[in-house]
Amino acid sequence: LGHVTLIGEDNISAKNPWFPRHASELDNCNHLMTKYEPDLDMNHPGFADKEYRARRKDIAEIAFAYKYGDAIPHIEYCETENKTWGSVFNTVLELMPKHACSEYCRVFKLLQEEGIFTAERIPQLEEMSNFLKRHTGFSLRPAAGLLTARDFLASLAFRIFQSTQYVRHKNTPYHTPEPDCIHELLGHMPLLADPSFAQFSQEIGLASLGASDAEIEKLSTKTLQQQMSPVLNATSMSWSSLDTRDRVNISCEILETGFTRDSYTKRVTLQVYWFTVEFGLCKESGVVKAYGAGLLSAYGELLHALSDKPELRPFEPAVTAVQPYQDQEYQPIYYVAESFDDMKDKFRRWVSAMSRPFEKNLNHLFSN
Ligand code: NLE
Ligand code: FE2
Repeated sequence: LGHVTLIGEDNISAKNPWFPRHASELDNCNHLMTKYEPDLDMNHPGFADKEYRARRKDIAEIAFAYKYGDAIPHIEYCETENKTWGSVFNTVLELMPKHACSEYCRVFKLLQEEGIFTAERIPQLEEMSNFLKRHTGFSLRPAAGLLTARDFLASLAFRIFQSTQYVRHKNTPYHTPEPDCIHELLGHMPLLADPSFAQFSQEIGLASLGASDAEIEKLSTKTLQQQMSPVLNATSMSWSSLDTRDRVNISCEILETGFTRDSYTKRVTLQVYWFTVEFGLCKESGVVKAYGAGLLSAYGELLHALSDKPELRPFEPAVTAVQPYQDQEYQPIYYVAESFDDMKDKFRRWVSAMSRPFEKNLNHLFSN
């Protein structure tokens, strides 16, 4: 309860927003975007499946009870769940050599050699967390569902990845709108064990620290709409075409640029995150390969991304950061990096050109 007061209204001020300053404070960073859950989203494949929803809920409870420093509880996955994993695993295995970036393939092999990645069973988050710790110092903590971007990104600043632990519905093995452990494990884990990519992920997290969700909720839609018009005009979007999540995202942008923060923003971090960590493509000897987790865990979208259907644009943070994204269907646009290093350089240059009033504090965050 002591922690709860930290994010209470009284402590939120435009000048001094709360953000975690130690990994233990991530115990407060578990706010969910519930509208994508099977209970609320009619399009969710588990919407009509009571048993599925109950199972998902049981596993989610574990995440709510989790505290920093705990071992991640073991989940006894049932046969159906392991089978769903197996079919996704086997398609990844098949497509990987041709379509996944070399860093991904390298770690994937290691995970196979250590017996963590096999078609037979879903890896436990605890064993995966230990694997990551050895390679890049990243570790996992269980998450109950799709977190707010703010909470999720904040954890990356501490080299902690918040991972769901429940499994997608058996009817839709090859694409799910909300993250599940198959997406986390097959999509995210290999690259989080890559030093260069781990560094990049942490930097996105660091760039996200400092703005507050509560501030956004406090503003009325009308106010937001007024605040938003210059931004909307600049990007030729209209308020009514945006869903709630985009509104919230853009509202953060306005809060941060318009009257509380300078222009390093939610957008910087969320949209750049989205088009890199989740749906990024990169070149390898002239061939376009996938490194984004949302592609590597969803073979339908992987093939779509590498077909001639979507538009591919060169990764350019300033452009990517104002690109609205699609979170229900396949992306119509992807951004292609020349290489990981090129992506990191561009991102760094861009972030460093922004003024971040609390940046000086960040050096003390990781003293432990
Ligand atoms: N569409 C992805 C998958 O099916 O694995 C999950 C995306 C989560 C952002
Ligand atoms: Fe993800």
